[in-house]
Amino acid sequence: MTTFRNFIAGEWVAPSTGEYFDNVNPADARDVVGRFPKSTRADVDRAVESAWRGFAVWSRTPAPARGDVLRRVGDLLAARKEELAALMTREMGKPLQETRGDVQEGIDTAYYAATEGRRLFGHVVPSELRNKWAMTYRRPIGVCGLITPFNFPLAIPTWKAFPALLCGNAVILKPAEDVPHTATVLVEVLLEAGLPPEVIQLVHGMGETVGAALVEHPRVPVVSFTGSTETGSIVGQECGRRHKRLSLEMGGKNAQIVLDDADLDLALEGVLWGAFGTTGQRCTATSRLIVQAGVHDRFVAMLEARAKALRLGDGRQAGTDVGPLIHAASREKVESYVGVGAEQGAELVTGGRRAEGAGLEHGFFFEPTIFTGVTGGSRLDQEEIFGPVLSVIRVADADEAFRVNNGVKYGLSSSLYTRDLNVAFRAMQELDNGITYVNAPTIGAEAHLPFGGVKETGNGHREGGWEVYEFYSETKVCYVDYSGTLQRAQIDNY
Ligand code: UN1
Repeated sequence: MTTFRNFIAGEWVAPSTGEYFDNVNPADARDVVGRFPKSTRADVDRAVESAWRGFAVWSRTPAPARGDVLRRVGDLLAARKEELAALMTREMGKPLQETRGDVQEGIDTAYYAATEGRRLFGHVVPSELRNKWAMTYRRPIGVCGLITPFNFPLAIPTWKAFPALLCGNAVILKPAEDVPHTATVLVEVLLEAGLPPEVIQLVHGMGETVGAALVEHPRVPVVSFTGSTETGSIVGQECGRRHKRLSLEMGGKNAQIVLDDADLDLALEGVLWGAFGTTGQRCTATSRLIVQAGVHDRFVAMLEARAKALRLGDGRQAGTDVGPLIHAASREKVESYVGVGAEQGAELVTGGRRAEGAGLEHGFFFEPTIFTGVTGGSRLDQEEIFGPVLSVIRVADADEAFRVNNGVKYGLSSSLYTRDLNVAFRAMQELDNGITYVNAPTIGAEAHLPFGGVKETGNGHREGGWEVYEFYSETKVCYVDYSGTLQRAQIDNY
């Protein structure tokens, strides 16, 4: 079995404890991907020291040159796409077509970052005084601690790391303990592309130790976290106490709304992909289906037939539609919601059980599950499950659909299927989400647009697109007075 290492201070090194954890394939827990470091605070301390040395070099490298490194990163990821997709599927389970998409999102993010190296615009603004210039530019901040989840093992680390690097920061990556292999290859690629070694540090281990050490470290001024709303609130409290810059990307309870006039075949493809893609383990997953009364029964019947036909299996096998859940505890959590649904009077239409057919015995499989008769305000309507469980809610009209959509504490994505342009525009305006899709599912955000949610999904920042570059840099304002006299702003001109 392969033993993997941290990347700290420009070297692949063992953890200070000498302890390791096993990373297993969730489709077959007998298959151990490798042993990975169980790091501690001491490893994080070394990484922080080294990252500041990396920062000293990298922050002085011109932004277009930093962009050139990221362009090579994109080229290398593209060349290794198949290999990466296969190892990602092995360590986290989603089918190959999805891990290929995950790698592509990393490639797109790299090329976007590369071009941003020749933009990273500031402003030149007219001064209120004569012979004086006023301008802004974007300045790197320092060392960024990035804590990333398992569900997009490549894309999410790249969303955070590439803009952080392009802006001139050094990065310490703490990947989810379920997907350390993907993060290891990402670091290899960054180094091969020519990133100065101390600019990137990889510290494997658990959130409670390594994640907490990064969040609490006085010399890590920027933290970006994607994960649960519960953990995010702890991260938020710690960062708040220390005045850190923090980006939080957390839970969702995303709904697809289907109105009476919708193209039902199209809406059906959308909900199957949105609810059961990545086994429902996306923060953008469709976990609620809000259907208008006129098409409710017909649409549920269509959906039931197709959901039952989805093929579960090892994501590396051709024909697999849905992979396993990430680990045993997550399957137990999903399973517990079957009881919750029953208690609250919802009707189980399909699924609700562990899937244990041939070839599935050693994985964490769970059948695609649909509940109907779910009511607004019930636990199935409110709580993020992070699994293949879809709650169907019947509504009378678009107004009620919008109210149900908005009646949760989360606000990541929403989707509306209709042919009515007026209702579609109302939805774009009235749905309380960071992203609204019209005639498309709740998943499928593109790398060059801002990504994030409102309410308890986030804390106001966005990943992706142009906005994330603001998060990873400070605005510096410079005034140059070439009048040769003391000119007093707000006083001498008025
Ligand atoms: C996530 O849901 O965890 O929008 C991230 C999508 C992907 C990213 C999702 N591009 O489906």
